[in-house]
Amino acid sequence: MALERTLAILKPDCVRKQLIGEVTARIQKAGFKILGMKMTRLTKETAGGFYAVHKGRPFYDGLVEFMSSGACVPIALEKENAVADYRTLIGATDPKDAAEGTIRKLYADNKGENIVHGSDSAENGRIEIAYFFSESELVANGM
Ligand code: 3AN
Repeated sequence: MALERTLAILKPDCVRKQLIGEVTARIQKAGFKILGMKMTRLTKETAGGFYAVHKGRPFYDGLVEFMSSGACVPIALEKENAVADYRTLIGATDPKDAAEGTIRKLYADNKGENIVHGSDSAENGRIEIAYFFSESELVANGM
């Protein structure tokens, strides 16, 4: 298995529900190293750019609106097999379909407001981390 990086985002619903600590604890207990973490508020432009692959889909405008509706917390993570292991930890996009014990099953209300983001490939993990963090903001080995 390869050492991979993946981008988590604690979305505005996670911040509003005051779940930053609980969700971050689950990520750390699952063995992920935090290389970088910040709180920020996306503009419609930065949210739209991040989700550009979904442009034109029926949920795109709502997604951009939601992601720019309040503070969020991007987190750069590293672990062996990080992309797949993180997606297992968070569960399916729709919390109704998410496995018991996953972050989305535990905390998410619906498919649109689903608490966390996760990259879908190691390549996108690197691209998405670079969208939020400069290389100098990523701490070597998470130490
Ligand atoms: P995931 O976050 O599980 O990788 P994607 O990449 O398919 O899911 O979708 C990105 C984000 O778009 C999701 N996290 C969710 O907030 C939103 N989204 C996806 N599909 C829908 C949908 N059918 N209705 C509303 N929002 C959606």
